Amino acid sequence: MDRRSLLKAGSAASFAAAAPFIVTRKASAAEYKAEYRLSTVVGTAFPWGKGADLWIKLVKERTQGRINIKMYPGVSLINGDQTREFSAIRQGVIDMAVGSTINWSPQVKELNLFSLPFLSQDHAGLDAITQGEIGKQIFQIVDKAGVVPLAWGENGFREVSNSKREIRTPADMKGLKFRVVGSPIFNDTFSALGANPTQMSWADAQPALSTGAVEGQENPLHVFTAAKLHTLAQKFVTRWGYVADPLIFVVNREIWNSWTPADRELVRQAAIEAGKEEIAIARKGLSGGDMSLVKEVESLGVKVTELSDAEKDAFRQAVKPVFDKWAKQIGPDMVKRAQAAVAARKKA
Ligand code: X2X
Repeated sequence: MDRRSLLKAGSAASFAAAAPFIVTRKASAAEYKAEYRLSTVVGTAFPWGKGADLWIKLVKERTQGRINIKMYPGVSLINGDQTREFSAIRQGVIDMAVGSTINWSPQVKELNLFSLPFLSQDHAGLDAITQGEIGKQIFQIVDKAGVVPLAWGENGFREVSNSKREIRTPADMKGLKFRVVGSPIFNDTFSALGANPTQMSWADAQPALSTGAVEGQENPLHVFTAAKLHTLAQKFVTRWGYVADPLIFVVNREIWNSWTPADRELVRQAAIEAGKEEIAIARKGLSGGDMSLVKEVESLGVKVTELSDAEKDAFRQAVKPVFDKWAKQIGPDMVKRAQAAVAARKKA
């Protein structure tokens, strides 16, 4: 019975009985959108897109279809401009996202923490940051910046590749033209190493590698294989593990507030589960004695170079001024606590 026929019915008793029903409907299903738009940079061929897809499926199943989400890879809701993604979520152009901390750093400067070169070089160190007090603090900062954070995921350790030569020392980087991502810290890092960085989107990176406009890039090995970077002249990879970008599962605040508390909880739990699964996928073949992903990259005809601790240290020293400069902008206290968390984790 709709409101008009209720009023026509004219019976006070039947109206009173039906009124709570009307109120409940208004607070729940009536305000839900037919489809929620979820942004990612890469699709389901990549761990990142797989994680987003899993979140979408879990939410659909557990809300019995009340919350129906569609993925828009390639940051297509904002024409591929990944550094604008955070603002677009805040403004409601994007309803939900699984996004990289790098791409959101221009709006949330503390997220540059993860782009500090050689802050943490292993998964345990990264976990010590995201899964502890600093992770909570970062979520508060993201929340304050206007977007609701729900769970962590992972793009992965970003390894450097190029078409020209093996990279073992900072001197090997000299003059090489690299495509770098989002935040200006990457320009600083690559400049400090004597390379020639150009910032561009992921969409622009692939044609630029293909034509040789740039000679190298940095991305996790899962991105390397899924995007077939060996077909874009990338013949040398160095596993230097200088930076890993975590992903964050988020919802636009108005959308979040439009859902019932019970549905919010379902969406949050689904994000946490999808995030855990996504991290496992992102680390597959790169941990626990299973290095099959490295072998896969080698099987593509790519030379994969491993660095000794001393060799890594030469890179660390070369970029120390960049680390120190950015630590000030991020917040020296947070950076110190992150370093302490990494150190404590290693001793354990
Ligand atoms: O643009 C990239 O390199 C990518 C896909 O890794 C990110 O979005 C950070």
